[in-house]
Parts: sequence; C-alpha cells; structure tokens
Amino acid sequence: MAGNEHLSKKLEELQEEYSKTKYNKATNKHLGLLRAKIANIRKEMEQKHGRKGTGFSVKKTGDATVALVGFPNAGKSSLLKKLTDVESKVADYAFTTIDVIPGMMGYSGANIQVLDLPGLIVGARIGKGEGRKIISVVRVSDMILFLIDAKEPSHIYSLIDELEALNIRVNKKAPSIKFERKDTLGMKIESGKFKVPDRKTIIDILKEFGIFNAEIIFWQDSSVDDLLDVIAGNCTYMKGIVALNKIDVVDGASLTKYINEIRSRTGMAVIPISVTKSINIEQLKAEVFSRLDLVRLYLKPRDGKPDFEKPMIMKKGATVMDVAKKLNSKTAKNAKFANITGSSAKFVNQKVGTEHEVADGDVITMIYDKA
Ligand SMILES: Nc1nc2c(ncn2[C@@H]2O[C@H](COP(=O)(O)OP(=O)(O)OP(=O)(O)O)[C@@H](O)[C@H]2O)c(=O)[nH]1
Ligand SMILES: [Mg+2]
Repeated sequence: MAGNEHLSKKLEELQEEYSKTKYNKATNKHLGLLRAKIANIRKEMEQKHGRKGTGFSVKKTGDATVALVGFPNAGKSSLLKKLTDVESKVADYAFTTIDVIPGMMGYSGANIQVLDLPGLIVGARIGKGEGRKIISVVRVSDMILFLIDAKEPSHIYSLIDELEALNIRVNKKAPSIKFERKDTLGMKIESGKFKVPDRKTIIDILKEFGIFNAEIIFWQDSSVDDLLDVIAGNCTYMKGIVALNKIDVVDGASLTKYINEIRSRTGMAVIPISVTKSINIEQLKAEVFSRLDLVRLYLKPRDGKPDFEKPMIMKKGATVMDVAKKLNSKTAKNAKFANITGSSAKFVNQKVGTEHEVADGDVITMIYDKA
C-alpha cells in the first residue's frame, strides 16, 4: 500500500533521528516530541493495517494460553514437543516453523495451551515478514514465555524492544494517569506531589496528537513515555517469563551472569533450561503455572463429597457468578449463592453471594434457584 510505504519511510526517518539525538537536559524535550510523533505514526499504521483479521487463526482452548516467543532456532518447537507431546518440526536452521502450532500442557489439573510461533524477526514493527501476524496472536495470549538461546542472551532485549514498538508492554503495569479529552477549556493538568514532565512539554506532546483540550491527572511519578502510552491508549500489558535454553553448551559462570543481568534489567523470572538434555523442564512448568495466577476449585455437590481429582480452573479474580457461567452458561442466571470452605471463606461452608471472589483451593457448592 502506497500510503503505508510513505508512513514506513517517515517512521524510519524519525527513528533514525531519535537514535542519533544524544540525551541531555536541552534535548530531552525534543526527544519527547520525537517519541510523540513516532507513537502517532505507529497508531496510524496500525489503524490502516487493522489489528483484527490479519492474524493466524488459532482457537483459544484450555484454561489459559501461553505464547512462545523467541528468535529463530532458539528451540521453541523442541520445547513445545517436550511440554505437550505435540510434534512441531524441529531443525537446526532458522525459520522452520511458519505457522502457529498449538499444544496442550497439563499441569496440576489445568490445561494450558502453548503456542509455538514462528521465530520473531526483528523489524516486525515496520510491517516486515510475518511479524504483525505473530504479534496479533501474542496479544490475545495470557502470558509470554520468552525462549532465549543462552549463547545469545541479548536477544531478550531485542525482543522486548520489538514488542514495545508494537505497543506490547511486558511485565509492566498500566501507568496510573487519568486522561480525558474535552471539547473546551484548554488543558487541565494536575500532578500533586508527583514528578511529571513540565506543563509546556505535556501541552506540546498533546498538540502533536491534535489535542488542545483535555484533563490529565497524574497519580504516580510519570515519564514522557508513560504519558504517551496513556494518550495513544493502545497498549497491551502482558505477563512474561524467560527460559534461557541450551545451557548444556554455555559455561556456568557466564550463565549466572546472564541470568542475573536479565532478571535485574527486565524484572522477569529467568529459568535456565536445556530442552535436549531435559534440565529444569519441571521447574519451568511450575513457574509458568504460578505466573498465570490460576485458581483451582473443588466442586462439591450439595450432599456429596468434593471432587479432589479434577479441579475446576478459573482465572484469578473470578467470582461465584463466573464459576456458574463456566459450569453452564444457560443456568448461570439462576445461581443464587454458594457455600465455600477454603481461603476465600471466613469459616467452614460460608454462604456467599454471586459477587464473591473465589480463591485457590476453595471447595465450592453452587446453589441455584429452582426457576
Ligand atoms: N544444545 C542444545 N540444542 C538445542 C536445545 N534445544 C533445542 N536445540 C536445538 O536447536 C535447534 C533448533 O531447534 P527448534 O526447536 O527447531 O527451534 P525453533 O525455535 O522452533 O526454530 P524456528 O522454528 O526455526 O524458529 C535444533 O537443532 C535443536 O535440536 C538445547 O537445550 N541444547
Ligand atoms: Mg520452530
């Protein structure tokens, strides 16, 4: 598309200027504006591309979905096979996997869908390769499992940069900034005691987006980037963990150094593994399960024993009503209350309403209206 080529070119120029400008007090503001321009063009490109409809079609099934993200040849297909018994073509050259291959990993009563994605090619942000399609799958997953070749530890930073450029934030919370466009009355900016960009910078950035009237309230110390994320309003915030693979071929001292560096720079858990030598695979499964924040519930019929064999799996934050819906969407509206024994209850068999939030390990009996 000609329009997009034009945008791509402009984007590349701005990115080049941005990376060439040295940071100091005097250029800080200029850099902020460049970032605003870049964010704006990306938004425009994304709208043209459309987020939906361009992706691979993968059906989400199971209790949660994990996206395997890594460079070509990192060992993603080998890992999928190890975790799920699904065959995904493994080869000692890059770009073996060209489609999304789903597998199911059973762990602690949960069925976790793992997606083997084609190796992410840096450059996806300007529409290269299959990058955009891969990203659309990543975005709808519950978590990213980064698979990094331990001989190339810096790949993790390239991947995070790439995702950042595509508006995916890994292991970060959405900034606590209220932003609302208004029709009149100019800019109302409140920052209380928080450290935020100066008023002039904020106004210039908003102008870049064609916004002249707005209310902005900062509830945290905020950078220009935080503000841009909120104004653009198109970021996805995702959980992530890192598996450092092929540790059978790196020395121990380097490995320790890489693990510590990745941990401190990204804040993510790092699990050293070897797929081919079967090292730490169980630890990795445990880490994935725990990071997904799933809740195991044991259903108990009114006059029977709880089923401790097969837990029902919900996402953290689920309520009694969510449980009713998962059990049967048709009868959910008749759910009246539940009796719960476990950590979300104050005492044994506590009667709770449908808004009650369940917790891991709860034994639950649903009570319905006879409608
Ligand atoms: N030494 C060593 N080699 C490994 C390990 N895991 C995978 N490999 C090898 O790395 C190569 C690439 O593995 P794949 O599983 O095909 O990698 P991939 O990430 O799916 O690659 P693409 O689909 O091309 O993106 C194969 O030769 C694997 O045998 C490991 O733990 N140690
Ligand atoms: Mg592969």
